[in-house]
Amino acid sequence: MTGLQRVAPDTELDEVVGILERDGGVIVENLADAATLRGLWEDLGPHLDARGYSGDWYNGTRTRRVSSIFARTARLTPVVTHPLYLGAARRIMQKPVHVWIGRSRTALVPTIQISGTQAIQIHRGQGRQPLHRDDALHLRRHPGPTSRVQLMLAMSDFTAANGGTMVIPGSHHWDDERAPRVEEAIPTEMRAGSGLIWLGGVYHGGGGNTTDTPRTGLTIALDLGNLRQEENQYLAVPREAVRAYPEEVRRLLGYDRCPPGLGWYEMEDPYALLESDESVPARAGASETR
Ligand SMILES: O=C(O)CCC(=O)C(=O)O
Repeated sequence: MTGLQRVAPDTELDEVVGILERDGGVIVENLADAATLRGLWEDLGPHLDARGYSGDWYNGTRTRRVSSIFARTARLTPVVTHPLYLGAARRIMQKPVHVWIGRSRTALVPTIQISGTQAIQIHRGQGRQPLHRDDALHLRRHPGPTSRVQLMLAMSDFTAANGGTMVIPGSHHWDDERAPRVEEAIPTEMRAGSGLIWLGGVYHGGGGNTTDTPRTGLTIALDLGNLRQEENQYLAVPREAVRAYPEEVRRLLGYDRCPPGLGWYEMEDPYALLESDESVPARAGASETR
């Protein structure tokens, strides 16, 4: 197969979901507008400049990584809620599960959540990252239902020479016996503002950079809500920073309850916590004087 298919940002969701299910990835051109991109550079650029290279072979000894992205910028709503990203993630992962509760059979739809976030800047001299599947984090078997849909927003142009993400189209259909080979991977080439969307079962990895221009991407992973988040968003994003986002994003950041009952707080929807100042339940007798 040749490279991934490219679509315009107003393509029908059905078409994009069809491409993702078939190829495991798609490039959405102009996913973020120029103002959003400028704002993201303003907020995240200084953090990248101040960051040293990662210290290991997997994360890259000539690669800068900045995490806790939702704590560092309040400008991600149009990116994470883009109809082709969030829409595809919802359509692909939020499939009803049927459970018996007593004698009634109920269809429950899982939530999805922001799992990992990172700005990744690949500099000259960085070699190719080993090809991997990100849903391996959850030690799951393949092939199987998709539990992660990920986005890489190009903050600068991605090319084959500067480290554009290497992807093996269709590899989400493979079993766990087949190993990925570098010759099967195709570099993602896209302009700043475009986005690569791919499924958690697709083999991919950062490319090597042989140019003098760093390649900068911002990645967000959406996972099923009944899995542990890759990056602990409750620790990474202070509650005030969560409150800077609208309800849909706050819920994606984990302030939500996955049916039938994961993630509750005081047996209630944890979202309520964002609308009150209370952070710790009152202790019995706390108001009593000693
Ligand atoms: O930077 C990239 O293009 C991909 C990075 C990646 O896959 C990872 O760090 O796990």
